[in-house]
Amino acid sequence: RYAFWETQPVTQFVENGEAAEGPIDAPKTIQDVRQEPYTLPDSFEWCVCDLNDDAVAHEVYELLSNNYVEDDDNMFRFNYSAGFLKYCLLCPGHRLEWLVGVRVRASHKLVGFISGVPAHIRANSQTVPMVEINFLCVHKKLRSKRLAPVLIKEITRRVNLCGIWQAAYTAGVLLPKPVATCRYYHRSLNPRKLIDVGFSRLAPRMTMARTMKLYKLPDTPATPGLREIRASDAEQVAELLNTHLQRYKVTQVFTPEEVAHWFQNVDNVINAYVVESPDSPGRVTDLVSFYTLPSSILGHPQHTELKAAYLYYNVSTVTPLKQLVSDAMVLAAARGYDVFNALDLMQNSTFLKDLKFGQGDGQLHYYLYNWRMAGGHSIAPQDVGLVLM
Ligand code: MYA
Ligand code: JJ1
Repeated sequence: RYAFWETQPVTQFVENGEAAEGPIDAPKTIQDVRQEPYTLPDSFEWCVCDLNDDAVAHEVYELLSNNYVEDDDNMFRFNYSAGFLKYCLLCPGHRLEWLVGVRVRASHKLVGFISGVPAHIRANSQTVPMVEINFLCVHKKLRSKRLAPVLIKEITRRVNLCGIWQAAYTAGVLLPKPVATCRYYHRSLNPRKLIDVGFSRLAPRMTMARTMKLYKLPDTPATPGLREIRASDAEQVAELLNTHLQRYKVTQVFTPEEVAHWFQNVDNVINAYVVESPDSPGRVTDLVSFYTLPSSILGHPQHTELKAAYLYYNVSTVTPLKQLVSDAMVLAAARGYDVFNALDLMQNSTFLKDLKFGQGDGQLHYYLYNWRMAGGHSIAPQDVGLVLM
């Protein structure tokens, strides 16, 4: 059924329930790794996508904006901005050879892409250097020609050449075998537009006026001491975040340098806020963050883009989590976002209902490459402490 994935070191749907947790493949060394790139069909060639070059960043942007992930009914398509792609893929420890492109030999047109960035991922008691794989994309006109397995094998080879043997990735499609399956939830900020474009519907016995009132938010956040994160918070926030993340079974472990990158304020890319204790100035007690991922609205006469915020990592030690997330929604609404999205992972299920999120029709499966959880078993969404952008 999975001609490619059955050949790969991933947990299969049928597993020996006694298997120990750890690598699936026999250990290898860099000397064992194939030196030559995998062979593409003759009319294509490999390229490195150096996103420092704005022209290249724009080519990747164009490929994804026309060919990346859509919802089940093909009404919306993720529209990551070029700035977002640069922020995500030029992160601490990035390697340009892990930003793999496929071009048409004759025209140089970019028609395929896959990316990897390094991350320390902890699964239960073991912390492993991995890559996070994202933005796998093949141009619509070249689908079902088995190009995706070649892209996956090639990035695996390039990552293995650096002595990394494991990866984490997410996908909307079911593959062998999810380590967890999460649901998307959505909180309307601009219900009129969401209904206009078919993202949501007027609930039975509700008018537009009542719906707008239901979702109306205050103009300003409720939490005293809430402020934008600063680079100088990185050490404290790394400690706060890593300590919090200890409660999950699969999570990322952040260095202060990584915190300074993944938690900052860049308009229309990433927003992160901390609560600085009003009692002891300088002491950070809480964190809330979200990233910006608009979707193109396909074939609508008036609206072309849905502006969505996606909840990223939060830590609550003093301010209640519900209040932190509510404040993030207030800030997003004030900045003109149409919808605030979250997954049901970490502690998110504790506030989704109260904050008027509704379940979406999309799922997000989490996967590990060359890493088996004990017995090949999956974990519950609330045990997932990992968010990929
Ligand atoms: S998830 C986002 C993926 N992108 C999209 O959904 C964008 C729109 N779709 C496309 O661009 C294409 O449909 C793609 C497939 C490129 C997805 N992950 O070439 P094919 C398997 C993994 O004929 P196409 C993200 O970015 C499929 O089951 N495998 O198909 C994370 C079949 O295998 P099998 C997938 O439709 C990516 C084979 O590909 C996915 O033309 C993580 C068919 O190939 C998918 N999302 O192209 C990648 N979709 O025969 C794995 C289909 O077995 C990383 N397939 O059923 C693994 C770790 C690597 C690094 C390891 C380092 C140590
Ligand atoms: O956005 C998604 N669904 C929306 C739109 C559905 C349009 C018809 N298919 C949705 N809307 C309902 C919201 C409503 C608001 C008021 C309260 C009740 C609910 O459900 C879905 C997620 O739900 N998104 C997708 O399907 C996009 C793909 C998701 C897989 C992502 C793969 C990640 C790629 C690798 O990193």
